[in-house]
Amino acid sequence: MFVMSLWERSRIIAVVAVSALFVPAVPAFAAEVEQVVNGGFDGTADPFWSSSGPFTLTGGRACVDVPGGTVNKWDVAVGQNDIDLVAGETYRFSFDAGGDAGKVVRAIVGLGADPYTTYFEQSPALGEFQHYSWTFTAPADTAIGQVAFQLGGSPDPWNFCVDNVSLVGGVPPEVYVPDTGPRVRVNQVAYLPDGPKAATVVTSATTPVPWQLANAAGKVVARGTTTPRGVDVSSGQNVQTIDFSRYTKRGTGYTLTADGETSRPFDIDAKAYDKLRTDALKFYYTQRSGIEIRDDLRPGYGRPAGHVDVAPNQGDGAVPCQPGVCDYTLNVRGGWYDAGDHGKYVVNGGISVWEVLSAYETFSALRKVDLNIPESGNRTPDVLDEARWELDFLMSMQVPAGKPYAGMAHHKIHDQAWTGLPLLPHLDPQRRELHPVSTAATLNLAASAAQAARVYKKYDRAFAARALAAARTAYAAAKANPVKLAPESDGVGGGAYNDTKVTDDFYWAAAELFITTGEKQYQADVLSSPEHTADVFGAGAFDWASTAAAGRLDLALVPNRLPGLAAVKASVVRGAEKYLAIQRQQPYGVPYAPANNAWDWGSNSIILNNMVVLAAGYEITGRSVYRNAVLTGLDYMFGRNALNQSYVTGYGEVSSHNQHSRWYARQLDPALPNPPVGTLAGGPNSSIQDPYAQSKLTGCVAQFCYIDDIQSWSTNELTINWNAPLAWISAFVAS
Ligand code: 9MR
Repeated sequence: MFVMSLWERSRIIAVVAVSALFVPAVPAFAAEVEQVVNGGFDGTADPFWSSSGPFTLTGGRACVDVPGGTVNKWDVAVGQNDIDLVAGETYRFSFDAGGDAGKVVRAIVGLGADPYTTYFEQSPALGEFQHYSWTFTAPADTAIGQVAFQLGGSPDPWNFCVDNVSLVGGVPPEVYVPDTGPRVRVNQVAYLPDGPKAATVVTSATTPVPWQLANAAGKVVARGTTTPRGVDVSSGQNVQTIDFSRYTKRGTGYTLTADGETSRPFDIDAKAYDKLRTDALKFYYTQRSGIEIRDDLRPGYGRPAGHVDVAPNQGDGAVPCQPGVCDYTLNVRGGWYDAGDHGKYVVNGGISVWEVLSAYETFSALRKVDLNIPESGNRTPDVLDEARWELDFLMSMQVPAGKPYAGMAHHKIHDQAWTGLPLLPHLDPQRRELHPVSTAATLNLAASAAQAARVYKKYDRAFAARALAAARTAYAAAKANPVKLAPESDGVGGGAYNDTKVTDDFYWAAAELFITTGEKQYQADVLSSPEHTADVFGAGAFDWASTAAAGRLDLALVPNRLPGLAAVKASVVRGAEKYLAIQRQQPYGVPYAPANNAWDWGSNSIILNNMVVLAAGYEITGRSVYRNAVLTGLDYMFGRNALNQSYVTGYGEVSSHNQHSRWYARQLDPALPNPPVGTLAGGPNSSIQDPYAQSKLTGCVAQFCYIDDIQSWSTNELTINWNAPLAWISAFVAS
């Protein structure tokens, strides 16, 4: 796998010539000012503190004996407090350090008091004494900042030495220029032999240039000329496209050359996406809460069960509500962790389960896919066993009979405050809380449980019946409480997943209940919903907040007897036409062009969901133009893009591998793994809400608003609802 530290990357970036992408304004800088007192440990260690016993000053260095047997990095630390930081100012943080080979120091600059927010951190593996230096921009003002070296988490004792600790303010910010490699951009995984084959060349040329396709032996096997496309809005680059669709011979190690640049290598292979279909779904097992992840099933990913009432976890076995919200506790163990955090959210769980099960309902080949999970080998398809892990959790979030809002679903359950990184689930010490019920969560539960009732019937009648009962109860409770809206303000310790529009959720739930039961009451609600005749295929077709298209797609794809089905199918085909037209406008072949070029959070999943609509167009009409559009969309995901990288871990020469996660946190702790192969990164997000992305990407143009760094939670997280369309689309392509 492609793994490179930030340190290595910044060195490479320095020597690679790349076209200018965005030009930051150059502010005037204050004089450089040292913030650390006595960083050279001259005769004394004061005012540094140590929770690791006294400092020994030897050879001008300060050393401590670090005890073994601690769990968290912060269990043992040395540092200095009362450091001034100014928001927006750039600092150079440097020191010399060494220690027992392979031991990791977590060097941080952050708040020296509760809530101990970390503003900057690096975790180099130590050895020989050497110099370390980075710059970062402070996101906040404080007079109680801290520079610290966290040393805990080692089973055995070791020795740490440090010298020349320095934090200099007023330094110029480093201009970040991504390493985008060769200017010829291809799908770094594979093109299908009988599929479209297009690439994009970033160039200053405005007239056609020749291109050549070479095989692995370097022999030119096809040639042609490019098509100028002008300046691409989504990247700000002048580009031309290459179409080599006519070449259909299977093989590995092909390259394309144009304008003096040679692309990264790629394959032409009919079976290239079979493994992705499996990997995209295997992602869910390692996201499971409430169960040990077995290392024999996922080598390198084994970990104890998270949130099962074993200290330091407070556990999900009897979770109370937030104060004043309810007077009971619920056993909400299990489910999937939402993303890189430890929260579990019903709206997002619902859409994720639905999309996984939708893939299962659409592609019969998924029945046989082996996910290598504890349940593998039982009589139920693995995909259903995996989705059931989440469904059981979703149903457990329903308010019990006899309590206020009985039948509604609690919106979410998570920690009282955000946990830090890295933190394995079983080590989370915080109090867990149920948040108020919401109409949206209740309807997402109704929809996914109604769908489950028909899908699981063949394998487990009792479970199917229980799911249907839960769905009916939820739907009725939502109708009785149609405006219990999850507020944007409820975002402390977990995501808000706020949603003020629920007509779409009502429509989707009614559609699923109707498809499963055929009952008139649900049919009437589908037909009278304003969503039924609306154009539901906007810039993004559907996501956790906009679910009308999920209902529309199932009405079009899953057999049912709704009056006017022809019009429903025609509306989906019109949606496919819309995304096809958008894609044709895009020199990178992306079926996504949001208003004002403002790419949304999780854009990769939005693009993949638009591709689901294109694929549905193919399922309905059999027209290859829609199938080809899906394949062209895949090219974007796997490297035919402005950053020249694949967004799926382990797929393509250069792929995202530092996604924001508390347990796949290898970038912060070399003892932890990167995300599993087949994990989708959120992708470019024009709003770059996190400070790390802001420090590197301010002023970015759409496709450039992404950075493969664990700190960038707004561009580079992984989630259960983003891997679901990846699974859906790879199942489509594989079949
Ligand atoms: O995916 C969500 C995105 O659509 C929202 O804009 C964003 C802000 O509310 O939240 C995203 O969801 C995050 C959730 O709140 C917490 N877990 C991680 C999710 C992905 O970043």
